[in-house]
Amino acid sequence: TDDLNDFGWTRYYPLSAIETFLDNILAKYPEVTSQIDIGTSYEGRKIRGIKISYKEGNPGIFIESNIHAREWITSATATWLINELLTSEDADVRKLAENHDWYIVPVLNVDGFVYTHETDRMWRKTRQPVEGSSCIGADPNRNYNSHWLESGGASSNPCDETYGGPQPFSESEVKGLADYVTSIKDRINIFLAFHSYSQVLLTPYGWTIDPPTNYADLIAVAKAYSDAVLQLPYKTSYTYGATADVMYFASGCANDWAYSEADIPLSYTIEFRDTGRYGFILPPIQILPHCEDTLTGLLALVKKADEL
Ligand code: ING
Ligand code: ZN
Repeated sequence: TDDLNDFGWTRYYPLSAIETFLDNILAKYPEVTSQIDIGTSYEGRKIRGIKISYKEGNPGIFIESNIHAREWITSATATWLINELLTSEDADVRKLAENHDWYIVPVLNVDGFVYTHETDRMWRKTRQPVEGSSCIGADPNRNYNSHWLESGGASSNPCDETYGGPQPFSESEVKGLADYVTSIKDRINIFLAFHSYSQVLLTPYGWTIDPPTNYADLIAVAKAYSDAVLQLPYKTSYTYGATADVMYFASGCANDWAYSEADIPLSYTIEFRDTGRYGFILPPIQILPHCEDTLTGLLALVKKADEL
């Protein structure tokens, strides 16, 4: 653990440190890890993920993280989870790790993430200029090809925070993620999009209040996560429900796309800590407690999903 110790989840790290973390993981666990290549960002950065697979034919879990640049707790959690799945000696975590294939992309919006570290901590969108506008970037979580710009909750104004882009998949980060997931979709039964903040698990749909066909299952699985997290000493409370019901209308978002276009039956957005006191600037001291919440929640969520 020598070389990984520098990466201690006691603070937030820049993209270069996360890349080194991924390199170290790949070098240290070559038998069970492999690199996922999501392609290249607008500014030319590689978008990378890690696949963890202990045996062929396991059901797959896909994690999209840090699609919104300022939501730093998401990539801190995703990297912690990678390390935990590989190193934990807890029997339940070993089962979670070894009986599922994990596909984890810690930082999808790499350009925006770098921008939040170097220039504007509160940046949300991508960094691709928009033709005919002086405003920069699209909301990548409104850029998926699923009822794109059809309902409320996504904007056609390039200067808005929820600008859906000039067309679906105009953002190479989103196109890359969708192409990769499409290529493995038959092996995935759970899709998770990590966001912050609000402490809520969101099911499809964002674009309509009509419930999806397996809504009862989606809710039962979300409830398992919420119930389990509440049992921890931190007593973190997560609510759950359909995006358009409990949050707001949103079209072109990742979990609707994964559910409707990639046919992944259990698809969620998870909004992490907190409920607004610190919001996007979650203090580093909360990273590890939050990671514990997430692992406990995922253990329960996956167990419930496996029972369906
Ligand atoms: N919230 C999400 C957003 O993209 C959301 C809420 C979830 C929208 C699921 C659509 C689908 O606006 C944050 N904090 O990013
Ligand atoms: Zn977000």
